Amino acid sequence: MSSQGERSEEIADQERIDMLRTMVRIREFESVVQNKFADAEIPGFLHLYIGQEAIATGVCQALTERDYLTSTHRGHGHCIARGLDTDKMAAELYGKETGYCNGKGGSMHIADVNAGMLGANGIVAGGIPIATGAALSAKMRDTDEVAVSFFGDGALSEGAFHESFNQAGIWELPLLGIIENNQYGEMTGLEEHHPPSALDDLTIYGEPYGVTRIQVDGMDVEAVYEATLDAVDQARNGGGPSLIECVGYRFEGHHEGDSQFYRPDGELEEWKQRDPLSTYPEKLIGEGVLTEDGYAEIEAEIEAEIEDAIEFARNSDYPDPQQAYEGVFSDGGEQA
Ligand SMILES: Cc1ncc(C[n+]2csc(CCOP(=O)(O)OP(=O)(O)O)c2C)c(N)n1
Repeated sequence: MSSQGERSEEIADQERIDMLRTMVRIREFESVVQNKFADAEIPGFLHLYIGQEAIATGVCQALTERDYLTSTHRGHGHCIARGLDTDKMAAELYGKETGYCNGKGGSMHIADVNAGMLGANGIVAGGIPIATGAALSAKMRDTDEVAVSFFGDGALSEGAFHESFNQAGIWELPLLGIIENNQYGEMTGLEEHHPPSALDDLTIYGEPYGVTRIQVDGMDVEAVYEATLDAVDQARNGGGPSLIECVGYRFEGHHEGDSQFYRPDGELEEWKQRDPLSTYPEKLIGEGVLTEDGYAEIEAEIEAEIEDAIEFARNSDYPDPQQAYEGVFSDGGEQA
């Protein structure tokens, strides 16, 4: 396994502040929608990303607008880190026609193809073949675009993962797989669904396919950013796919309403000591990159933004029932 590369250059202060801002936006969006879900304003299921903010943020900071990504059932953080609009995201969660998918997708199916966000996905591992297709397309068109797929450790047991990475390895596709190891697959701990030989290093699943393997601390946004930069650089230059395991934890249940009976006593509290939304602002303030007041301003500005997003969602209309069949069937597209 190749380890994370040495830091070649200092990360610019502005980039560090941008990453903090993104993490604050993800945490605030999710904390607010968590409350609105509890108030029965939001229908369907809600799988929160709280605790994993450093992963989406660090990965997306290393991408450019021309790259592609696919997401999971726990996708709000990926969408926000990609720069999607929180008004349209909130509206989608509320089932309103002003949402990204006209309110017909909901929390698990936010997509914005124009932004390279090829879709969150309720099917475990469902995004991986889509990203592999985007990577194949980039290679065939001879661009230097890369495709990134986020997935949980549960996806490693799915055939879709193995088929995709087998193909990506053979064709040296510009594909990055980001394993978000949050210690659980639904309500099942890692040791119950991975063999002992994989527990310390889930990238071992990529070994037969010859991908570059990187393991990184998923609570450390800068470590995630730097590891992703290396993998992106390799993919852009024809060096083929990588698998990056980000080791972290989710602070909330699998979905809202989960009793979390399976968590051992004290485990959550221990991981919360490493909450990136505490450690990173402390670090930036300690190093003089940001002041306490500057941080308070960021928090206030984002709080107002999310409050507005919720108002936008509440005040939007539901889609006309006539739209039920729109966007469902293909017209065949342009024939070559
Ligand atoms: C193909 C498929 N099988 C089962 C499910 C039900 N399911 C939804 S989430 C989940 C667990 C996913 O665990 P993981 O991939 O580790 O992601 P995490 O929830 O930990 O972020 C399961 C089994 C599903 N949605 N799709």
